[in-house]
Amino acid sequence: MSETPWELLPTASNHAASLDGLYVFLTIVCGISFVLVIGAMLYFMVKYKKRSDNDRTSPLTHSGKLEFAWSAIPAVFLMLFFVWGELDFVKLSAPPADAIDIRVTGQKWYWTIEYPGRPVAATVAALDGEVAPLLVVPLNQPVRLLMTSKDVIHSFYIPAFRVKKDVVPGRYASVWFTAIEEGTFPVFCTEYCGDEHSSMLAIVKVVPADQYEEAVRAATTLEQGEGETVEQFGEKVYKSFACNSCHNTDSTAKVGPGFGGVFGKSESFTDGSSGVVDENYIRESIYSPNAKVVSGFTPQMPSFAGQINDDQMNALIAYIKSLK
Ligand code: HEC
Ligand SMILES: [Cu+2]
Repeated sequence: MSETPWELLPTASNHAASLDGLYVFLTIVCGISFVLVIGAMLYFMVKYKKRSDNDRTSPLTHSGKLEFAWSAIPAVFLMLFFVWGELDFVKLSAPPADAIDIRVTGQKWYWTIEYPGRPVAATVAALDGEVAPLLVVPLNQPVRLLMTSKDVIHSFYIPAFRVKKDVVPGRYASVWFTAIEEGTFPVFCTEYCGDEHSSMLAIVKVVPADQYEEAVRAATTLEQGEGETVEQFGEKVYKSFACNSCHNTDSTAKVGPGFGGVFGKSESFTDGSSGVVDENYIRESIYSPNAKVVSGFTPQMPSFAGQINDDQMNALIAYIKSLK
């Protein structure tokens, strides 16, 4: 991102230049109006200051021409703002017919990204030290995001593309864009959605069109890499499914219990029973989190049944075991 607060955002999508233009135009017109209005006010304050008790206001009349001018000129500018804004809005609302559809689902506190015809297995990427889900898009090709939420209202915002849209449970929202600059750009959730709202990030990666298929394949394949230990793979799975948005890897609690030293520990549950944290318990906690709810916590964990396969589960267990 920008090095200094004064640097403008990259204009990395087809929408960016026109929206920036409108913004700059608005700022300039408002700046000029401000100077004219406040300047006239200061000038008249001095010019017509009451200087003595004999200083009487002369009879007031009005100037039809002046009144017409100060109504008509701003009205023309208001129409310009409206027409420019409306044209951009219409463009933003109507995706081209050949746009690629990518599904985006928001949930506390991460984004799931699904590509057409690919199994869901979002992998993560790092940007400025932040690890987040990866949205791969091709350069110079229109993309439509079909978005929804599983729980509360989130808002999907790609500042570099100037697209932002609320994501509401129970219905679809969509935005479209054509990325015009290669690179990686951050995505934020801009609707306050709970404790970890500010860590609900994603990363957009724009790749040349001929590398797109390969990049999507890589982004949707979550397998143990060559030379990767099972614990390392487990950590990748852990981050890909954003377990870290609710769990710490030390023993401190977040939304859920911390995992440091949890393996082998005896845990008590809200129904009064207790049990030892072993492989079966971890597996059950991930596939049916509400079967046993740890005392002191609320049943907020979503089920990952159907999302995490056996290899990934084994790696997750190995990783949690390794946390001291
Ligand atoms: C939205 C928040 C949230 C997310 C995301 C989440 N969890 Fe949880 N998790 C919880 C809460 C809250 C509990 C405690 C209540 C319960 O047992 O259901 C919990 C409990 C657990 C437990 C039992 C811990 C113990 O000390 O007994 C395990 C194991 C676990 N989660 C694993 C995971 C894994 C692995 C992931 C990622 C695939 C994950 N969780 C994602 C909230 C979350
Ligand atoms: Cu959110």
